[in-house]
Amino acid sequence: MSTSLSPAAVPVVVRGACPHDCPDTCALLTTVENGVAVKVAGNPQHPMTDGVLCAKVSKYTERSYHPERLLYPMKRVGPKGGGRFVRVGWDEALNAIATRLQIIASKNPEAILPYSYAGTMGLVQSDGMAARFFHRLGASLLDRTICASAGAEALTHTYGGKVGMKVQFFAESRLILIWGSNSIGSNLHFWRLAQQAKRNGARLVCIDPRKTETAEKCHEHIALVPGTDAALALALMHELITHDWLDHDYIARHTEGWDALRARALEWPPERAAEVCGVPVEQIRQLARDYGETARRGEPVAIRLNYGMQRVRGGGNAVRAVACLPALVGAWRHRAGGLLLSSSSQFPIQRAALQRPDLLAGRRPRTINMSTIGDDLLRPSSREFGPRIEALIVYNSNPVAVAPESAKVVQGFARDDLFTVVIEHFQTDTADHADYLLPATTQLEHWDIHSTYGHTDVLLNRPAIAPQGQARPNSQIFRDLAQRLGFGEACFQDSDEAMCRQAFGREVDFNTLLAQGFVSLPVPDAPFAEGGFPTPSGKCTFFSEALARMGQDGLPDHLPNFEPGGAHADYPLAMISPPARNFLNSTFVNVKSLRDIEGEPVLEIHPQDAAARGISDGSTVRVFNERGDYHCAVRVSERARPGVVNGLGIWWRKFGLRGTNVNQLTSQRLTDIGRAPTFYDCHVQVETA
Ligand SMILES: Nc1nc2c(c(=O)[nH]1)N[C@H]1C(S)=C(S)[C@@H](COP(=O)(O)OP(=O)(O)OC[C@H]3O[C@@H](n4cnc5c(=O)[nH]c(N)nc54)[C@H](O)[C@@H]3O)O[C@H]1N2
Ligand SMILES: Nc1nc2c(c(=O)[nH]1)N[C@H]1C(S)=C(S)[C@@H](COP(=O)(O)OP(=O)(O)OC[C@H]3O[C@@H](n4cnc5c(=O)[nH]c(N)nc54)[C@H](O)[C@@H]3O)O[C@H]1N2
Ligand code: SF4
Ligand SMILES: [Mo]
Repeated sequence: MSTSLSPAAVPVVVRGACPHDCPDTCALLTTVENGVAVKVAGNPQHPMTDGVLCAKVSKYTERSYHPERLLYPMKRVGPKGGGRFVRVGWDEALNAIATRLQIIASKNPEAILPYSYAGTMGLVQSDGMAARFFHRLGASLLDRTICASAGAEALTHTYGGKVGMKVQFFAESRLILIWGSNSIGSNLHFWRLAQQAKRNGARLVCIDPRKTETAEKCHEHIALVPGTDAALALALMHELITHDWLDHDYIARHTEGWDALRARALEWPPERAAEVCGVPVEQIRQLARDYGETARRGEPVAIRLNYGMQRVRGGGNAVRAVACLPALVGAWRHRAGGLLLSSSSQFPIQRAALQRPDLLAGRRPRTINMSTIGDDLLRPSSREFGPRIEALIVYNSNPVAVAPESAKVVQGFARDDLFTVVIEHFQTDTADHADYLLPATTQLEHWDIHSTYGHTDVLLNRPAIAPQGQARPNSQIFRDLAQRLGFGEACFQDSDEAMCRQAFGREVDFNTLLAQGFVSLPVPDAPFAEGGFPTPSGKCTFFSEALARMGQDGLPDHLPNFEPGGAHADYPLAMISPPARNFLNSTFVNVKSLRDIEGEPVLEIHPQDAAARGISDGSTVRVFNERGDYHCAVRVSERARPGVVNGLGIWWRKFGLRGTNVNQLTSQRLTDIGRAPTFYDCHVQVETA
C-alpha cells in the first residue's frame, strides 16, 4: 500500500472510503498505475464491505474521469439559469466571490446561506472547513432535514439517539422485518447479511407499498398504503398485548410510559389497521404471531427500519411506533434482535473541534430549512424571516433536482438579484444556475474521514490520484475564501489530514486507520440487553415528555397523510418517488453506463389503474397535481399497488422529457417531527400525454 501521488511505474493500491450517502459506507481499494486510477474495488479485509461494491461505485473511474468533469472555475455568461459559462482563473473567481460576500456581509451576513447535503459524507469535505467558514462569517445556518431528520428525531425521542443493533448480527436473526427499505437497491451489504440469515432458516418480511426487488425475494410482502406504518405497528402491539406475547420483565425494567402506550395500542385492533393500511387483516395477525411467538421462543427478531417510510406527514410518529416494538417482546436481550434505523450517534465525532461553532462569537444567526428552499428563496425581507437571501453557496448537493416543489426552487434560483456559487463535479441542474461554478475534487483526489449510519466502523480516505484539472477540495476552496476575507484564526490553516485527525480526536486510533483504513468502534454486541438507552432515564421512552412539552402527542399515533390519494377527486392516486437502483439520489444520472441501465424516467402504475385511464405500457404520460406536471414513460406493472404510483427518482431535470423531474409534483409540507420533507405524501392524477 502507498499514498504516494507521484506516478509510479508499479501499480499501487490506495485505501479509501465510499463517500456516498449510503448506509454501507464501503472500504475502497483503488489501484493506481502511472498516476491513473484504473480500478476501484471493495476491500476484502473490511468485514461489512467484504470485497464487494455496488454497480454504481464499481464504475467509479468512469465517473471520476468523465469527459464532462468540471476542471476549471467558470463564470456565467448569458441569462441566469441558461447554463452558459466561460473559463476564468481561480484568483479571478475567488476574488470576485470574496468581494461580493464581503459587501453582503457588511450589511447583514445572514443574507448569505450555505446549502449542502451529502454529496460526500466525509466529515472534512462536508461540514468541516465549510462550517468554520460560515460560522466565522455569521451566515444563516442550514437545517439539514432533506433526508432523515424525521426518523432521526423520532428515534432520539424513543431511544435517546440514533442508535441500534450492530448490523452484522442480522445474519443470526430468525425473523427480519425489512421496513420501508429496498435493501437490494440501497443497502446492499445489509441484504447480504439478510441472505445469510435466510439460508440459516430466518423468515424475511418486507413492508413496502412497492413490490421492490427486495420485496420479491422476501418470504412475505406487506404492500401497505404509503404513510400507514404507524397504524400497522399499533395493530401489531394490539396483538402482542391481547395474546400476551410480551416480555413483562423487560417492559417493567427498561421502558417508560407502558400503561399509556398499552391503552393507545388497544385502540388499534387489526381490523382497523387493515382498513387504514389497505392490507388483509390476516396478514397483520400473522405478522404479529410470527414476531410475538418467535420472540417468545427466545429466538432473535430484528427490524431493519429505513428512511423510506418517514417521508410522509406522520413519518416521525411512524418511526416512534415501530421503534417501540422490540422492547415489548424483549428483542434487545439478544445481539441479533432489536432494531436498526441509524447508527450515527454511536460515533464519538468531535464536532466542536471540526466545525468550530465558537467562531460565531455569541452571534445567533437564523436557521433556514433546506427542505423549503423553494419558498425561502422567494421570500422578501421581513421581521419574522429576516433578510432576503442574497447569496447562496451550494456544495455537495443538487437542490434544483432533489428539493421538493421544483417549480418554486427553479424560480428562486433564477432570481437575477441572487448571487449563487456552486461547487461541483459536474454541471448539474443546480450548476446551470450558478454565477460562479467551481470544480471540486472527488473522493479519489482528497483526504477524508467517515462515520456512517449503517454500521459502526470509522473509515479513512486517502487521496489516490492528483486532482483532475484545476479541481480543489471543498476544504481548500473555503480556506482560500477565508484568507481573502481576512479570517486570521489558526484553524483556517489546518490541513485536511490534520482535520481527519481532529474529527475523532483520541477516540479512534489514527495509526490503525492509516494502516488498515478502518477501525471498529467498541460498541457492545447487544447494547440494550440490560436497558441503558441513551435517554435521560436510560429507558426506552414509549411516552415522550419532550414531545409532550412541545405540544405534541407524547405517544406515537397514526397521522393520516396530507395527500392520501383516494380522498381527492382530482388527484386520486398517491405517488411515492423512491430511488432508482443505479443512481444515488441525483448522483450518477450523468454516468452513461448506469443511465443506460435505468433507461429513462419512468412511472410505475398498477394494471387496474392503467386500464381505468386507457394507459398502455410504454406510452408517455402526464402526471400532474396542483403544483405542476411531469411527463415520463409509463410502466404498467404489479410493482405498483392499486391506488399508488411509483415515480422512480431522482433524474436530472435536463434529462427529463420536458426538462422536469418528479419533484415538480412534490410539496414543501413538513413532517410531524423533525421538519423533514414529505416526498412520499403526494397526490397526483395520470393521463396519456
Ligand atoms: N441505489 C441507491 N442507494 C441509495 C440511495 C439511492 O438513491 N440509490 N439513496 C441513499 C439515501 S440518500 C438514503 S436516505 C437511503 C435510503 O434508504 P432506504 O430508506 O432504505 O431507501 P429506499 O431503498 O429508497 O427504500 C425506501 C423504500 O420505502 C418504500 N416506501 C415509500 N413510502 C413508504 C411508506 O409509507 N411506508 C413504507 N413502509 N415504505 C415506504 C419505497 O417504496 C422504497 O422501496 O438509501 C441510500 N442508498
Ligand atoms: N422525490 C424525491 N426527492 C428526494 C428523495 C426521494 O426519495 N424522492 N430523496 C431525498 C434524499 S433521501 C436525499 S438524501 C436528497 C439528496 O440530495 P443531495 O445530497 O443533493 O444528493 P445528490 O443528488 O446526490 O447530489 C449531491 C451532489 O454533490 C456532488 N458532490 C459529490 N461529492 C462532492 C464533493 O466532494 N464536493 C462537491 N462540491 N460536490 C460533491 C455530486 O456531484 C452531486 O451533484 O434528495 C432527496 N430528494
Ligand atoms: S454506494 Fe453504498 S454499496 Fe455502493 S460502494 Fe458506496 S457504500 Fe458501498
Ligand atoms: Mo437520503
